Amino acid sequence: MTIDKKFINQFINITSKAALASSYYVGKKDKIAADKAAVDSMRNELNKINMNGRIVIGEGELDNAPMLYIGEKLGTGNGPYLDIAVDPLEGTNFAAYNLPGALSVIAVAENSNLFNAPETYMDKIAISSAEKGVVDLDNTVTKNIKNLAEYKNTKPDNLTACILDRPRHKNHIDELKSLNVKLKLISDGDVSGALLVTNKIHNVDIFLGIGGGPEGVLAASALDAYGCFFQGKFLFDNKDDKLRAKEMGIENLEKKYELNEIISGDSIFCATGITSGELVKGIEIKEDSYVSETFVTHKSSGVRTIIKTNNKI
Ligand code: VTB
Repeated sequence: MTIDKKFINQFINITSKAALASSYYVGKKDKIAADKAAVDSMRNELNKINMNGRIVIGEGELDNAPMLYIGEKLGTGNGPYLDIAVDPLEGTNFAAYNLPGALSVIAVAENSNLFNAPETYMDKIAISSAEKGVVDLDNTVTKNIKNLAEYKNTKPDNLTACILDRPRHKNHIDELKSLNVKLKLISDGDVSGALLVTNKIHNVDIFLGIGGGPEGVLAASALDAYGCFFQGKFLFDNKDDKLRAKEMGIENLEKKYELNEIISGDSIFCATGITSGELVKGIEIKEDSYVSETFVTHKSSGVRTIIKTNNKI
């Protein structure tokens, strides 16, 4: 089974409208308002699509998130059963402080093909080639870099590693520095950080480190369409997280997930720019229309591109 191509434009429309809604709050130093605008728009528009949609990654549980909560059913109820992961505003700081890289993101897979990810951290690793055994979460950073350099027939000095700039990454960063690897330290937005490995123009050879679990699943769906390598391991730090994981049916809390255990089958991924970043440009408002740029993948049809749209406001 595949997801019909006709849905591509419909989901581009979803993230474009959410990005537009959020763009009015760019630079207003109000993360919550910027997020809420994207969430409201996304929910409204998703309900117009002819599908039996179900949120598997959203804004949290029903108790704390009245909208786009995990398990929420969306769509007209007339159409295919789809699993939906959303991050209506990825990079809330970017939007609030008018910094590059805020995105509105959605990933859609066929029923039960998208991992129901808990809201914990995830240790992640991604490279552009799907070849197994080049890098692995179980290896040290040094081994991964040496293997990758050998695989790419180059030296570690010529490699660039993208990683969230966080104190928890001190050891990784020190190790990368000692290998003379070029660092690309990002302050937020590790969905787009991971996606930088998809295209040589971004000059990122490896993405690694600990970020959000839901963001990991979202990135995995686009990386899958690009034929990239990705592994993720959820990190359950406290009792509550562990309990929640068990409730979600995760038996082995130490498990390292391969890409196709996170997402399988067909998928559509859309990420529209709110503020301009490396991946896509942000929303540009004209007189009575707006221009948006969306990073799009559709696995079965091989669509892997950036779509620019100009729609009436
Ligand atoms: C990342 C990043 C997000 O959170 O997942 C990060 O993609 C991880 O959490 O944009 P910490 O900030 O706690 O390190 C964000 O930066 C914000 O949701």
